[in-house]
Amino acid sequence: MRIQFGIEKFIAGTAFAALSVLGATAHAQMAKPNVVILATGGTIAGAGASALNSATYAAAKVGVDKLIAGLPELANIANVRGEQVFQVASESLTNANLLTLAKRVSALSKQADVDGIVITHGTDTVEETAYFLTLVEHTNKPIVMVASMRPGTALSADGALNLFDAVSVAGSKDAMGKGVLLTMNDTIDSGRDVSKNVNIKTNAFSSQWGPLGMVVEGKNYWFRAPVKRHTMNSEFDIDKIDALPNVEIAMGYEGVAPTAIEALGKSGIKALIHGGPGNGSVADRIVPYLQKVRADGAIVIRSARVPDGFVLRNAEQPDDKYDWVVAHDLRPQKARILAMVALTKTSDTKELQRIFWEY
Ligand code: DAS
Repeated sequence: MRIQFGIEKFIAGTAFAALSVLGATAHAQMAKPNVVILATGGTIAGAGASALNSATYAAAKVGVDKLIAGLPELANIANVRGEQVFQVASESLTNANLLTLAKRVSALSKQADVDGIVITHGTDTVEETAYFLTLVEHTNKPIVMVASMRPGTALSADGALNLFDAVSVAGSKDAMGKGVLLTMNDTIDSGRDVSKNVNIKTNAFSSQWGPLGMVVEGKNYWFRAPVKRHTMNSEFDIDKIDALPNVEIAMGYEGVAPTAIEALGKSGIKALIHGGPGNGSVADRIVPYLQKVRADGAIVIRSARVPDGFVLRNAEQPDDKYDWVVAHDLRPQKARILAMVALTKTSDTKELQRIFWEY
C-alpha cells in the first residue's frame, strides 16, 4: 500500500508539476502577442556567395520559416507564425501583387487571434507598398513593414535586428492606430512619409517630416504621430477594391522630348504623374502634350523629382486653368499609388485634389 500510495503521490505530483509548467507556458504564450509575418522576398530574404558580399547577392531566396527559425529571440517577445505570400525582388512586384497582399493583410487583421502583422519586403519599393496599405487597410492593429539593405549572409547584416524590431513593434499596443509603419535601422517611420534615399547604406530610409519614433531593445519611443488620413480614417477599403486603374509616370528634365507622354497618353492610362524638376515644373514644349492627355480624359498630376518640399498649386503652372492636380509632398512613385487608389472612387479633379491634400 505504501509503495502504491507513494507511486500514486509521485504521479499526482508530476502531473501537477507538468500542468503547472503547461499552465505557465500557456499563460506566457497568452501574455505574448500573436504576430503573423507575411514574407514577400527582397534582400531580407537574400543570400550572397560570401560574408563580404554585402551588395552583390541574390534577393528573395530564403523562405519565411527559415527566417523565423534563424531568429529564435522572436519567441521571447511574440507567438510568431509565417506565410510566404510571394518570393520576389520588390522592383518586380505588380498591381496584382499589391491587391493580393493587401487582401491577405485585411483578412488577417480581422482575426481575433492576430494582434499584429509584419511584412518582410524588398527595399526598392517598400515605400510604395507601405503607402498603399496605409490607404486601404481598415484596422487599428499594427502593420509593420520591414526590409534590409544587406543579406543575412553578409558581415554586419541588418535584417535580423530589423525583423526583431518589426515583430516587437507589431506586438506593441502603443503602435496601434499609427497607420502602416516601417522599421529599419532602429527607426520607426510612417509608411506614408518614408522613402529610400540611399541605394547602398543601412541608413537608407528616411522621411522628410521626420520619423515617428525609435525602437531600442524591444521598447518603442514615440516622438510624433501622423496627421494625414490613414487606415480606419481612410475612405478607401481594400475589401471593396478588386482592380487598380493604370497610372504611369513621365519625368521632366533638360531636353525632354514628348515621346513618352504621347505614348502613355495613347495607352489607356487613367492618370499621368509628371515628375518635374523644381516645384514640379513643366517645359514649355511639353505643356501642350499634357493638355492633350487631359483633353483625352486622363488626369494630369504634377509631382516633383525634387525629393523634399511640396508642389504648390498654380505656382509653376496654372493648374486651375489646365484642370490639373498637384501631388502635394508626394514623390512621383507615391503620387501614383494615391492616384490609383483615389481613381477607384472618383475622377473629379476637385475631389482628387482634396484627396491629395488629405492623404
Ligand atoms: N532588389 C531589392 C528589392 O527586392 C533588394 C532589396 O534591397 O530588398 O527591393
